[in-house]
Amino acid sequence: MPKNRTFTMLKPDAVENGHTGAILEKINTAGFRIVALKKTQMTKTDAETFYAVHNERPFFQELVTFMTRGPIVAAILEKENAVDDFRTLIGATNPSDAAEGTIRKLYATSMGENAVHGSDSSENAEIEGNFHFSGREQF
Ligand code: 3AN
Repeated sequence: MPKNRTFTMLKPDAVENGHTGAILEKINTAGFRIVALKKTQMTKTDAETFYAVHNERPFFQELVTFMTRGPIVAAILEKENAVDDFRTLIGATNPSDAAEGTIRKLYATSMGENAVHGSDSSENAEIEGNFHFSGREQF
């Protein structure tokens, strides 16, 4: 994936709470172009694979249970400086530390149920985007 792309998931809490449209609107307004987009549900194996880097962390099982409990909305996004600008738009992992106006400040409920994922590097954006989307789904 080119360096100007990132990958996001609107997590089950955000989808359940009816925030999909509002979050996509914020993403659009912030200048990201949607390269790929779909609503899907992760299996336990999907979540364990996607979050394998965290498999030694104490919250790993909680994270897998949460991420598989309902549908998510996955997207590949394009913008200059996409990874860093998207991390700024979503705010800190813990919503109580997130800046005013960020997606997590507005829509996240806790450290675990924090509404949205954003890749932490271009390399991971490429891996994560290709985990969810085939080449034929990316425009
Ligand atoms: P970020 O998503 O901001 O990059 P990471 O990579 O540290 O945060 O954590 C990955 C995911 O694991 C977070 N989005 C969050 O859902 C979950 N997580 C992180 N820390 C905790 C925690 N202390 N308790 C429960 N879930 C957590």
